[in-house]
Amino acid sequence: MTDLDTPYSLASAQIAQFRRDGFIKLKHVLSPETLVHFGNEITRLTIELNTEQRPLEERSTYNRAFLQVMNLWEQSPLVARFVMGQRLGRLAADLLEVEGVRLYHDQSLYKEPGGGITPAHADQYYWPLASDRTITAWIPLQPVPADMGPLGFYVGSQGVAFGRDLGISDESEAKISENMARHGFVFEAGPFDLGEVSFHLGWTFHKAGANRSDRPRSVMTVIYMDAAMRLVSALNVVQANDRDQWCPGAREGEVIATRKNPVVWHRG
Ligand SMILES: O=C(O)CCC(=O)C(=O)O
Repeated sequence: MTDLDTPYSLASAQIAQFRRDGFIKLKHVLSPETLVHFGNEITRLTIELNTEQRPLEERSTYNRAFLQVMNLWEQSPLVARFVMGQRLGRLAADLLEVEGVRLYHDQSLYKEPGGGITPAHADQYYWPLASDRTITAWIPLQPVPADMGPLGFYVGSQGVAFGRDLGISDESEAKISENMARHGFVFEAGPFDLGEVSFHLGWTFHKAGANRSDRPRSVMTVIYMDAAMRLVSALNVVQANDRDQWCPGAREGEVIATRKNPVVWHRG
């Protein structure tokens, strides 16, 4: 599994592309063998730890989008090995153009067959973090063709303020999609090959289609932040919950260095 820790060759033009577009999709980041080895454990734990038992038609739009299980790295040494992988960590730091990255949290996002859309949103709405140096690696554990709900991105939307106060909901989908269309933002939503991984900034608007196939769309995500990231006061209840859950004991104004936020990769 050398691909877990060895550097991925990233061109400076790709870093510039990420700076401009707020996201990037990279092919052949992880091998099929690595994805099967860790993916089986991630999917197994997701099914085991999931608490959502209602049928799809009885759930909210958010809860129809995926089964969501967080911080699997704390549940399994095998998943911890994956989440602490040096290749993804280094890619995150290089794309963010920072000295190093810490873990904010991981989450498995399992879109069931028949699962609904993931409404448009920007992740950082949920996070009490001082800067925009946050990045999510979205790692499909199988290929994601168009009918399984690949993640799509509004190109260059990371600087747009409208919609930053909207959590994932029917309202965020309607208002953000309308605003993006009105201002001519291109929505890029192609399929993902096996081994392809996307990275997006915390303020980049994104969404995913429904899973119209008869197969589950199992995806692992790792959210990294600048290793020097500081905590700020929570703007809303969800940010307060996030703070207590993912950075317990961190203090406002200080670097977030709790036991749940290890440095994954650092230069030198
Ligand atoms: O997997 C999805 O459908 C949504 C993923 C997402 O919004 C994210 O990883 O930030």
